[in-house]
Amino acid sequence: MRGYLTHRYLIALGSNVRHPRFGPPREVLAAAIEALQDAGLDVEAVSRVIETPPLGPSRRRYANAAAVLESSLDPPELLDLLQDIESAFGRIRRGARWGARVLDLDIVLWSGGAWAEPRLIVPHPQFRARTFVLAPATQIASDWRDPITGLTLAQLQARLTRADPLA
Ligand code: A4P
Ligand code: MG
Repeated sequence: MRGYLTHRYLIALGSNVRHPRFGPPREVLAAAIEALQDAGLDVEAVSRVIETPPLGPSRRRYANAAAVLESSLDPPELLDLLQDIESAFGRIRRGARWGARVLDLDIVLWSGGAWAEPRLIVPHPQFRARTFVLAPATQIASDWRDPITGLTLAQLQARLTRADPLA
């Protein structure tokens, strides 16, 4: 039984490794959305999946998406649950060792505003500079205001696109 849905979250989903059962990254994200629902989260909106060039050392392209969730879980409880889902997806047996994680689930925004502790920082510290987060996020929550800058997601996305037309 679900409790009162007192919290609303924007989460970012990313994958750039194939899953042996679910298939390519795009399908991993679809399966992840189902896993969120199965875990009792109320998935209110899901963006389309976009394919993005990798930021950082990895060479593989990413599938990225965003979702709006409602839940009675507070931010640390949600992080625990997201990390459980990542583990359930991400540990691929390659020979004798556990290989790369196939799923990244980040908490981007929370209806309660800001949260800061060593293992959890909300809003996600890097999201304002990342097209692969803002592009899907604006599809489903363009009016949501970042509590730190006071700007909506649409404004952050416009600012980012203006700042670097290649981003
Ligand atoms: N953590 C702190 N705040 C949060 C939060 N708001 N949400 C902590 C989730 N986790 C948060 O994350 C490391 C630790 O961050 C967690 O243990 C948690 O306590 P992780 O998911 O275990 O590791 P990670 O994802 O490799 O680290 P991080 O820093 O999240 O990596 P990034 O910076 O997110 O990089 N390029 C494209 N195109 N698309 C992508 O999705 N993703 C990455 C991952 C790199 N390049 C990418 C993409
Ligand atoms: Mg992460």
